[in-house]
Amino acid sequence: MTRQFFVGGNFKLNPITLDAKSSLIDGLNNAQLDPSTEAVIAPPAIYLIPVKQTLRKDIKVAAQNAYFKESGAFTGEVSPKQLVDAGIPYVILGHSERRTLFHEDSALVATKTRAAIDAGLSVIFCIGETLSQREANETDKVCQEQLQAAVDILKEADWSKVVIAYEPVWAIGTGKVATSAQAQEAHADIRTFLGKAVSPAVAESTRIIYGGSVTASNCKELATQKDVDGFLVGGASLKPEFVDIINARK
Ligand code: G2H
Repeated sequence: MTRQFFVGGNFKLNPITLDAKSSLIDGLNNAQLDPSTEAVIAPPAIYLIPVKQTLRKDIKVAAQNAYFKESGAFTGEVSPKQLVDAGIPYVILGHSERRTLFHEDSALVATKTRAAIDAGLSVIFCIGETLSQREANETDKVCQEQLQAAVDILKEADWSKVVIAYEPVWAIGTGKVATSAQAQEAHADIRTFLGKAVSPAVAESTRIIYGGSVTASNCKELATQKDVDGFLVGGASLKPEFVDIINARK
């Protein structure tokens, strides 16, 4: 089966003004994009609705986070139901910055994933090892532990709503991208794990994208790898080169 190439732009806590947002969106609106790529951008929560209103319709919008409760006394949170109500189809969950800076563990990420899918969202589910874990040969163990929490809480059919983003922490925002061999090896191991833990069909159909210092100059080689189904892009998604990354397979 062919898995549709997927490129997400994770703006993180950028830009800080509406003006900068407009130029980013204008650039995308005027770009020639490979129609066979599913393109998604994740602006900060405050910009989700205006971005959705001004962005071309063949690029989807994602939230960078959501809580697992529908409503209530949870100051500062946004619920999956609210995102669906605003017409937002995707949410990023389990990003390493959420896991590390905001102490989200695998159980919470899985609970949020369950709630997001129940509300009707698709999830970009992030996993990945730190440098010390890679050096201790624990890449598989860490990725599997992070995935197992989702495996335990999702039904087989739910996986059609999940894109797995493999983001080695040592490559995030560091300029130190994984080699195409490192990415391929990790993605193949994740796919093998999915085959055993969920089903061969889910392993075959689930998109596994790579994130961590992806740029226009390294994306083409990464995109040739058979288990690399796209990218989650941080820093470079704020620059004109994001268009080249969306078009990596063109
Ligand atoms: C990894 C990635 C986007 P960057 O976090 O999710 O960021 O491309 O800046 O490494």
